[in-house]
Amino acid sequence: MKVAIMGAMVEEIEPLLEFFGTYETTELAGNKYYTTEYKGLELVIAYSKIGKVFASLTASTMIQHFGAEKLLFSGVAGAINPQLQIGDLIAATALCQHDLDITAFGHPYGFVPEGSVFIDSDKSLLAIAKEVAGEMDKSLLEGVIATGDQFVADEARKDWIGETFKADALEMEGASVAVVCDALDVPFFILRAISDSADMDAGFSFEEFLQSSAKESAAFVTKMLDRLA
Ligand code: OS5
Repeated sequence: MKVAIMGAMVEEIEPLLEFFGTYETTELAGNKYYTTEYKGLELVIAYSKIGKVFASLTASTMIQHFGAEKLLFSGVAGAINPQLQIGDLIAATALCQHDLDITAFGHPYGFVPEGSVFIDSDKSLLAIAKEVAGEMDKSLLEGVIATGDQFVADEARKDWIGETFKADALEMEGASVAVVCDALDVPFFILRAISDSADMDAGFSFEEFLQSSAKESAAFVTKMLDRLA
């Protein structure tokens, strides 16, 4: 089986590349795609660059060019749910776009005609994640992740996103990956480890915890691969 693992920033895939050790590199459409084998799985790994447009391009390339049959996203996020502390893991049950706004036409935030506000993650990948969390004795929150082309460092914006979408965490890529995977019928799983609280200190916290939280997320994803193999 061919499995894609993507992040947005190089820091989010570096721990994975270190773990797998050797891989081939293919340059395509402004990104590098790393291919390798792990326990009989064919892997394609890449970081997209930041934001929804780049993430869509990468997810689409992994599926349509490299033939990925499942897609796992590993990275960091800002916490909305106060239960979530730095380094804690959240797996998206559903994702939405908090910056998508045609409310002027009477639609709810995050909705476009012929689309839906929320896209659900694959249930069997979520079930595998639960088993892995148990095996690793790690707590794993399952909840809604809100995505937008905005680094949120503002309590009022964070609260609005939390209240409007009942979201537990926010980031800048997940929902666009979900849109692509849903359209192409590829099961997906979005995992994030918390790097900040999307408040006025978010920039400092993000810089301090990007690497350590990215490692937490990547380590979890590698354990999921053991189950998929
Ligand atoms: O990928 C972006 C979304 N990520 C999740 C996240 C997040 N999203 C929104 N709001 C928050 N509070 C969030 N917390 C975590 C993280 C990432 C955020 S954008 C970070 C940009 C950092 C940066 N900018 N320039 N560099 C780093 C240096 C650089 C220079 C050249 C090439 C590459 C990097």
